[in-house]
Amino acid sequence: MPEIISRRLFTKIGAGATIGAALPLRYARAAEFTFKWGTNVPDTHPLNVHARRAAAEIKEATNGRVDLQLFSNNQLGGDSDMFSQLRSGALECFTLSGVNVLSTLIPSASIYGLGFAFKDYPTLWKALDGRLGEHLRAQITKAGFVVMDKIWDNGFRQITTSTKPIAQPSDLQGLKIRVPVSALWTSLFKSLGASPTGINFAEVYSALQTHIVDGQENPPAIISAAKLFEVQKYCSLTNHMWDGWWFLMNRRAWAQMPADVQEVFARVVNKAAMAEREEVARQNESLKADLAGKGLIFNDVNPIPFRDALTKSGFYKEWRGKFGNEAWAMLEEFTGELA
Ligand code: X2X
Repeated sequence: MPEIISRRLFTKIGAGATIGAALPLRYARAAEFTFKWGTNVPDTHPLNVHARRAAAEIKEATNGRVDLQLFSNNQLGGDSDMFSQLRSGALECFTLSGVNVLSTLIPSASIYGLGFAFKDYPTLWKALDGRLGEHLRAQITKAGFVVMDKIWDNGFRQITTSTKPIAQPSDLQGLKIRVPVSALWTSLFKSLGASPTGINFAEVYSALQTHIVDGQENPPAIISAAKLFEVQKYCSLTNHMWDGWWFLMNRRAWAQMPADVQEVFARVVNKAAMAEREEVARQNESLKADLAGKGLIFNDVNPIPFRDALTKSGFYKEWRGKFGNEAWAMLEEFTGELA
């Protein structure tokens, strides 16, 4: 074929969108499986950075058969919206904390978020990559979702306020603080004497800006990515709990893929979670200095009086009753005795 004709032909086919103008030329055909992945944190957060890498790697490894499209920063709605989309199948993939709205459907999923349960990362990964995680994923599977093995790291949580630093439990008295929509989170802060309100992360910046609440709690990587330092003055290093995101998938969407593609998908997503953990842990340390430079005032906190206050208020006793002795024992296997 003379070159001029072949070029014209090519242009014509391209313009006709039969072979899709947006399709990278290196893949011979359109993706067979197109899935949306929703996240609730700003685009620069490591969750999204590693999600995007995973999507590229899955596309590469499946020769373009799987197109995983990332919708970061609550573009598809807040956590409550995304969770119902995931259940209906309107959203195929969603990274969601077990302590957050997932616990409204599966109360036991929140157990790892119990106040002051985990003291460090080694203990935590041992539990969640081990028997406790296995137990939690079994509950999530039973509720109708597909869940990947490796939980993504959000981090140990710190309290920020616009009003005053938190050094001891009495500083929390009456504090209007935002928590995610979750019975455990609300109970934790009520037991410490604060006045918590359940709000999806999508609305946190404006809730702080308009003083619907005076404080919130999140790890430095989120405080930085969501620019919460613009509307908060103090950051108290309470490390009151750890949280992460399970990679959840709608079961019908998952079942569309043949087993070999599912295997690639799971392997790449789990590998990305491991890389994300490293980056998040690094950022949660290194960003403290950066945030201090932006005006956030940090203070260290002794966790013992907080833990004692929770014990005294009956918090652990109440939640032990809710989670049941078996799950509680499984948690204490890793954390040591809680109360
Ligand atoms: O909502 C939050 O604060 C966040 C982003 O940390 C969770 O997903 C629990």
